[in-house]
Amino acid sequence: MKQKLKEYCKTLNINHVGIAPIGPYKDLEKILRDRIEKRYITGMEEKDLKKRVDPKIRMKDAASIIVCLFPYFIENHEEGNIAKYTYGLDYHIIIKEKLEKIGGFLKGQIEGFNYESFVDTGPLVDRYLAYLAGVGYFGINNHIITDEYGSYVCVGYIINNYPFEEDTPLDKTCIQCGKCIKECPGGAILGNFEVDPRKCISFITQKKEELTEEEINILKKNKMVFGCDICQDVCPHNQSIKKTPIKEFHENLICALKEEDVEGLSNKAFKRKYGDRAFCWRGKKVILRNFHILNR
Ligand code: B12
Ligand code: SF4
Repeated sequence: MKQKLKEYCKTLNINHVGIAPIGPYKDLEKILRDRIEKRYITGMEEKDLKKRVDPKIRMKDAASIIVCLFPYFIENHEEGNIAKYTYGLDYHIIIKEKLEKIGGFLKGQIEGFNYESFVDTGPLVDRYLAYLAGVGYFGINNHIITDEYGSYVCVGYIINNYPFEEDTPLDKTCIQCGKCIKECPGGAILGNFEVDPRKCISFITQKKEELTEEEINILKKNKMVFGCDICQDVCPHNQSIKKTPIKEFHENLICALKEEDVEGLSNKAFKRKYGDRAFCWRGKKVILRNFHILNR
């Protein structure tokens, strides 16, 4: 059945598929507790630790987790001021659709098949699942990296009640060159596979609360109004990589926003114009705030 699954995924241009065990994940629990103690959290993470480390809380009869990677690199844009993963249509929509296709396919193959699909907003820790399923390896910048597509990949997964044969983690990490540590404007990458996300420009551009003086200064070191790619752009694993084979990521591109594109819009008009974009979720006010900091 695993072979059939992989073959079906190939028809959707999904080439990185693996199976993660069903947990509970004791090692991850330790990592998460340590991060909370050190305050290396943003408030955007699921707060209930038990839900993060035990998939059976979400699905009682869960027996395995199918993990897929979705490459999104298209090109580098000199003028780009939003993160690369937001250039195309919202990855949540595109990936969810593909995961649901996989779920539907398996329902037709396995009697009593039950599943739930997630991307980004699920209870579990997406990168940890990708690591367990052996579809990629960790970088010092915390990214899941692949040889073919670098770290410009999103993670999606399907909790399900079929006991697919588990994969094992890859026995490697990034080459640990240290470039991301040196180049991160906020000094968020600590060098021991830990990140202080409060110093990450990506977080600061998305933060709704008032920014501190320190955060404003970090933001000014770059030109981004949503997200940040510096720790990925400088990474040797992201040089000479392939473009995404997922055609939806090549369509309807917006690689840069202009202040005047956003300023005149009401909140409703902003949602109407950009509602199918991943940079839209924090609303217009946050993006405009970032423009004001950068342009004045
Ligand atoms: C909250 C969140 C953020 C926050 C905080 C990120 C953070 N570093 O914690 C902010 C807003 C800053 C953020 C930014 C970004 N995010 Co984000 N984010 C999330 C979210 C929702 C939860 C992350 C989380 O809980 N992290 C908790 C920590 C503990 O887990 P972790 O980051 O996986 O850290 C691992 C390593 O520390 C490793 N580890 C620990 N010790 C050791 C020791 C060794 C030796 C090794 C090898 C590993 C290792 O184990 C940890 C557990 O997996 C996930 C989706 C999800 N539900 O999981 C997306 C997710 C992590 N984000 C994603 C993306 C794309 C981004 C950005 C690139 C977006 C952008 N361009 O602006 C940046 C990258 C910033 C960075 N360098 O991490 C992708 C990452 C894909 C990938 N290839 O890795 C995810 C998985 C969404 C998705 N489904 O695709 N994000
Ligand atoms: S820039 Fe260097 S240290 Fe950072 S993730 Fe890439 S290879 Fe690892």
